[in-house]
Amino acid sequence: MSENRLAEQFSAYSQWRGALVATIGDYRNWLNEQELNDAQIDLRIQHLLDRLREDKLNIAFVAEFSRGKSELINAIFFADYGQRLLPSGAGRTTMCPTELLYDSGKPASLQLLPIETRATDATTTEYKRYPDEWTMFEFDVESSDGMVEAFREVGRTKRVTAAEATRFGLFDPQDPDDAMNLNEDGTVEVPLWRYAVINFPHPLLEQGLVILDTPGLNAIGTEPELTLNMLPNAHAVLFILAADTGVTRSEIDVWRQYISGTRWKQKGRLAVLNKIDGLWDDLKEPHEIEQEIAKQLTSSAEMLGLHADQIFPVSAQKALLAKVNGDSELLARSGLGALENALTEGLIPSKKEIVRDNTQSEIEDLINNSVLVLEARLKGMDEQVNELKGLRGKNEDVIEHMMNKVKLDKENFERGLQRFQALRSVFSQQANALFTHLGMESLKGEVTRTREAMMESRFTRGIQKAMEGFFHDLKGMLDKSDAQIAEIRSMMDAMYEKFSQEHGSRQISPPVFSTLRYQKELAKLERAYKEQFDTALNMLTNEKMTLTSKFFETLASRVINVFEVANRDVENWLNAVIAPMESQVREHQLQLRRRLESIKRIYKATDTLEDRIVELENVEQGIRRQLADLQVILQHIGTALNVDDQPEPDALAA
Ligand SMILES: Nc1nc2c(ncn2[C@@H]2O[C@H](COP(=O)(O)OP(=O)(O)OP(=O)(O)O)[C@@H](O)[C@H]2O)c(=O)[nH]1
Ligand SMILES: [Mg+2]
Repeated sequence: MSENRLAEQFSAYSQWRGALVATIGDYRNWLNEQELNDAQIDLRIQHLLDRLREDKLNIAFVAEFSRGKSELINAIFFADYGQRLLPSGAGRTTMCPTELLYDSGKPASLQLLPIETRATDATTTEYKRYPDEWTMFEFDVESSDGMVEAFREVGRTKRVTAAEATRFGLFDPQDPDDAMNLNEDGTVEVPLWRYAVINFPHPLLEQGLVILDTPGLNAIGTEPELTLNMLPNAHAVLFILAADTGVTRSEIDVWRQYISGTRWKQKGRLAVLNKIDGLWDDLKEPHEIEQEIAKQLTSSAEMLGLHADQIFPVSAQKALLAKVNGDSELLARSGLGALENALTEGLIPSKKEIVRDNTQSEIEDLINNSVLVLEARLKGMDEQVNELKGLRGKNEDVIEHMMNKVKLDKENFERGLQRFQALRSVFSQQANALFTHLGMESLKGEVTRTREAMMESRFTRGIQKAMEGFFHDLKGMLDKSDAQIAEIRSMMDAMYEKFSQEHGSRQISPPVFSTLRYQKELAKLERAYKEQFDTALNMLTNEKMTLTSKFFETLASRVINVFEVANRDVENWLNAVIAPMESQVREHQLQLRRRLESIKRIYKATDTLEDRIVELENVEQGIRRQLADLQVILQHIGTALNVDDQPEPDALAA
């Protein structure tokens, strides 16, 4: 129905996530009803649900100024407003990186970070933690005109002295290009804002889409946050060229350095040739126009190192116009459909796959643990019933003897508990050691040392050495953590084996964990650093020390982020390792107590033997039902996870 396949697929994806959240919620309710939930399990379920709900999909638009980024965003996402939502015009329009998203905890608003914040080393991500540093304008989402008016703010500039502009890292007196921007009165025009976040409840944004509009290529070089964080982590990056300008030197550089480079193999990196309507010459035959476009595609592709069919020819302007006027012929001619399809294909299936894999392993682990607990309980019940059946027709002495035996078992087990306590304390020590290797303290020390070494040495080589040392040490921290993890795992393995031998319970194998994914994350950062730093050696000769230090701060904050995630994951893993052992011990203790209780009651003749056996058999039935319920829940979750993509829209239309 909708002309926009991306919007359609994205809603299908959101529905899929929603259904998954609902099924996991059912599991949680069931656990509560059956009194099988505990704080640990609930926390893990909560994490899982939070992750699914907060799941974001980031799409970034990058190009030299005036290539039509903002227009393309309007055409793909915001045509429903019946007008140009984001300002788009000749010359430089978008002056600061602009993020469009929806956070329901905030009013529909424009949040703007003043350009003055560039005088500090703090990154925009860090500033996001301090709302009072931002200027906020609320707007009325019912009024498209009001929104258009508010969004103009992202294009505002002001004049500052050359000295100030230098302080912001936006002007270099030695650079002849920059010198041309100097006004007669000695001022320089700079953006009013460093960063903008537009928060409003658009259907796609509500579902977790985050759109990043960037100003011309200049900003890419001056805001390392973009190149080190936002672009590499975006799920899709659209790089836009324009048919009327051809491919320029700086476009080739940016494409190679920041978008393709070693990351080209990444899905969702698309090149677009915009403004093809400029070639729609009424005096030419359609095939001549086709040829003209094909020629442009081939030459642009060559310069970017792509095949011609990897670049999507579009007219953003005509597409927007066509959507606003409901002109399907013009829309088809604009080429937007093919781009939207490619974007959808490169984006949603792979995103879904990742979310599916992560959710699946976590939920299966949780359900397996529930099964294990119930199976152990069932086995205990079974033993108890058999024990009681064995007492049929026996006299009081035998029963007393039996009771003493169970008492002894219980005492033995309680003595065994001391061993468990000892293990628990060794486990805590090992966990502490692990956190020391992976710790934020040692990381912060490492960052400080590197920062000092970099600032001291104002030479490229010295800086490179400091950075190499930095990454080397980080790797060392992760290697040591891996060794510690292996040690914990083998200790727990042995412990689980012993426990299952002694108490006949099913053996659990603690989950595997390694720091590989953080190593990879760091390697990616190191590669990005190398690509960008080594190619931009002129940074230092230009005395752009501010940029170098900004660059480092961004890198450091990314590294800190990787370690924060690692710490959190390790904590979850440690819980997953020890929790089954704790629940087994608890369960075993409970069973011994129940057995003793049963026999005591029969001995004291408060219960008859047969009544008690029936009672226990009922309990057994209940556990079997719970196990059957779990199978059904597992099946539901499996279905929710594997619901295939929506049927092809073509098939629907037919
Ligand atoms: N003919 C034609 N003009 C277009 C097309 N797309 C955009 N434009 C025009 O090109 C100019 C620049 O478009 P913007 O959307 O502002 O470009 P931008 O890349 O966002 O530019 P900055 O914000 O300055 O970085 C505007 O005047 C648009 O109307 C197109 O497909 N065809
Ligand atoms: Mg723009």
